[in-house]
Amino acid sequence: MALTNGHSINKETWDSHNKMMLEPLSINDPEIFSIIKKEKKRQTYGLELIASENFASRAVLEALGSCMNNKYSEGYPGQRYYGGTEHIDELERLCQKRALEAFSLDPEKWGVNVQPYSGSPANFAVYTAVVEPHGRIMGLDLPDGGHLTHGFMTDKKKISATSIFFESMPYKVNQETGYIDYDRLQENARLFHPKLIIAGTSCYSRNLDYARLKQIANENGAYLMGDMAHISGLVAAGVVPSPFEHCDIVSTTTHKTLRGCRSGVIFYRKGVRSVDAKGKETLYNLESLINQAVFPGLQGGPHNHAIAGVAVALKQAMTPEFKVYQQQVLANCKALSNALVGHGYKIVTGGSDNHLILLDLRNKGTDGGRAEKVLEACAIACNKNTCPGDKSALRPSGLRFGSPALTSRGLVEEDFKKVALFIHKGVELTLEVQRSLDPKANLKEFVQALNQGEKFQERVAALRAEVEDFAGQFPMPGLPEL
Ligand code: DSN
Repeated sequence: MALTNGHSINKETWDSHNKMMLEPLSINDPEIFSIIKKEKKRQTYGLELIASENFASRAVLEALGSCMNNKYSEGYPGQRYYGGTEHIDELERLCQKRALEAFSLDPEKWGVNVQPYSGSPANFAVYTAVVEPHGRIMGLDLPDGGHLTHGFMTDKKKISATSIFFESMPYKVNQETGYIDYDRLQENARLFHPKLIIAGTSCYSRNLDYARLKQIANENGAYLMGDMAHISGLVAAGVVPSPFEHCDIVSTTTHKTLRGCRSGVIFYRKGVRSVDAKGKETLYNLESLINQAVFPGLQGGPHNHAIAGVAVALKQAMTPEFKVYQQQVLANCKALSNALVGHGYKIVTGGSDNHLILLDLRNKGTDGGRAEKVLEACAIACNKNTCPGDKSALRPSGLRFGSPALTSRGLVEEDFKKVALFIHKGVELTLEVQRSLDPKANLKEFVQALNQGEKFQERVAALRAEVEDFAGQFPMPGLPEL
């Protein structure tokens, strides 16, 4: 066998290496294969109600699992730091074109960067581009339905890097109604003079008033950034108001309602930003600022396999089928909301304009943490969430539910009524477990009681079997085996 560095290679091991490189996952790594199979089973036989999740199509996952993973291509189409990038350039240009088309954007007025690795890096890149270090940003507070990357901090600690490297003042929802308090935001913005206002949410069931937000931004000479991560699929389908009419910059993830693979995208305006009283035009300078912030500012090589998956998702997002899907997402969310109200539950703001609802469990005498644990044991995945007026973020009173993932499996309104009944049964069981305990029992003690009580375990097993039987009837998108 040939020599390298003076050492001879064992031919048998070399042959074995070459064989290994061609083996399917099931043969090459049965341990990982088995974990993936278990997760696939959990997704197939469970009810996925996490509002930020979805099931990517087979075509998206094929593109994601392709040879595009292998290529380095730091730079942008036509200007790369690596050779062999002609097909990567073709891919990225097509993805950019589709991104603009999917949101009906004029390429003269909008540009797009499809390289951010996900939503958090995309948002950080925007701040890096247009806000100087320790410049001021305002976003909806996380406990009120905002996102970590919108400047989250507590009174004790700066939690998100976006509150460490930038000065953040949150805006809030009205603690009684659950709706954003735009008047208070306007007053505070006049005092704080932000450089950037973020119009985006991760747990807010109502449409944003982009026109009002833009007016507040203009008063302060601030940029308005829409973070449409949760609703980008709904926006592409035209079933909720679009942030593009009023925002200067729009960021999004691509795997939530947009139903692609995990990645991020930033759209930015081009051309005239403002005209003064004398008719003098000020132009946007966002293109170079944002592109440089993404690369080389914060990232290295783009994840070309993810860009391929996003491009496929964007093509799907322009179809009539996608519009029907998004209309069904809204209809299903309303059906879930109404059915839960019928079972005696309170929904924050009284309902939903979009794909999610926030269930307030305070009138039921329990909280989101406990109910989430019981529902999880019964194969229903959702997440605990603070409700407006919650005294402690450590004991959130709500549960957030979203309809996008189950709608991708073909569920319609009647099915979501059944889903509501399963949730109701889970909450009833939560209350029973709680009643068996000292009222001061903590979450750990609650989970112990749930897992150890034979009576509760039987109830969990029975509800879980009902849920699995129901969920298993619906097709699961994605790759046939994995
Ligand atoms: N963590 C996501 C969500 O669940 O809303 C947002 O990034």
